[in-house]
Amino acid sequence: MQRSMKDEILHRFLNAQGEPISGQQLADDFQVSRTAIWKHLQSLQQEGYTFETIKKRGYKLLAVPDRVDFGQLKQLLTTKRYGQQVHYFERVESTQLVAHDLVRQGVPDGTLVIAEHQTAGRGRMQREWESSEGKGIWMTLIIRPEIAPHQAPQFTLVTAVAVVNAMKASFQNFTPQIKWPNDILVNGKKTTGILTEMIAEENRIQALLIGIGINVNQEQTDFPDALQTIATSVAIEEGQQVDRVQLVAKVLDFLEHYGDHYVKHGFPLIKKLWEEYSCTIGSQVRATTLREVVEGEAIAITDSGVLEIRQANGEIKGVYSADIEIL
Ligand code: BTX
Repeated sequence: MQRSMKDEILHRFLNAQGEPISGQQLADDFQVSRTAIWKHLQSLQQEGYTFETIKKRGYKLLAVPDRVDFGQLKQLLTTKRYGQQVHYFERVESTQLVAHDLVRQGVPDGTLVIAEHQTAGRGRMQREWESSEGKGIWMTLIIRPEIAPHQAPQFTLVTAVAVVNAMKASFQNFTPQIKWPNDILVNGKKTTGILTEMIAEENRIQALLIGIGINVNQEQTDFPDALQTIATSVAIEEGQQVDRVQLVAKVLDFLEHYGDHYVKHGFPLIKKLWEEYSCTIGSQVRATTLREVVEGEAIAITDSGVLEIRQANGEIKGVYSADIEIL
């Protein structure tokens, strides 16, 4: 990807680990005047970056803006496709709705829609997803994988594995776990929800819309009453505020990696990792589907992502879509 000079300068500062960089050095490296460098720094200051001028040593990056800045995201990403095109919004109803429109416009594989605030964030089955301003990651990734429509639900599991890996790589103070099929829990409370929607024609997937909502910097009091006992955030569990952009980049890195692996090699590795991270397998659960309630021990997921539950009478039932309570 071609970076602008401003992006390159930012890249240098982000990688300087708080050390100052001399204006003359930058001017020499980019073969421009020191005034031109200063203008780029001013422009970055207007975007919310703070620099300190240190006499005879140059400029030091003190702070980055607290919003999901996709200039910074581009610097951090190691992906080829995911997140290389970003549609960033301060406020939308739902990033899923925006993504549906973008698919109709033919945007490329890996296009990301991300918003600071959703006024009508959605969960599964039209449930609400609370998406407070500036505190979480509310994003939808549009992908166009070469898989059959019946495989689409497995991408929810691929995504869960990617989010857990991103959290494990970024944070030390907690252990994320997957609750089938689409929640990431920490200490029994939900940090993340995943909503996968498919747009298909005949036997071909036109696009998958992978909606990911991660509670990042909320304090417990930020959650409405109804979520007090069921929701938590990364910051609460980690014990400090965290950088949302870095987490977005990590999630996309792992998602492209595991998504591509899944398309090429199938489900076995994803299944293995998913079962390793799961708090569902081995637990007594109550699964409420649209038609019935199934209780018993969750014993496995099948190759098609179906949860198998062994009931008290020994009969094993496969559950395709349900709400799970861990008993
Ligand atoms: P779900 O149906 O599994 O979960 C929805 C349920 O989770 C709600 O009924 C409520 O009980 C609870 N809940 C709502 N908001 C939160 C929250 N912030 N934290 C914890 N629990 C909550 C999960 O659906 C799928 C959520 C996907 C959200 C993303 S955000 C980006 C994209 N855009 C969009 O509109 N949805 C997706």
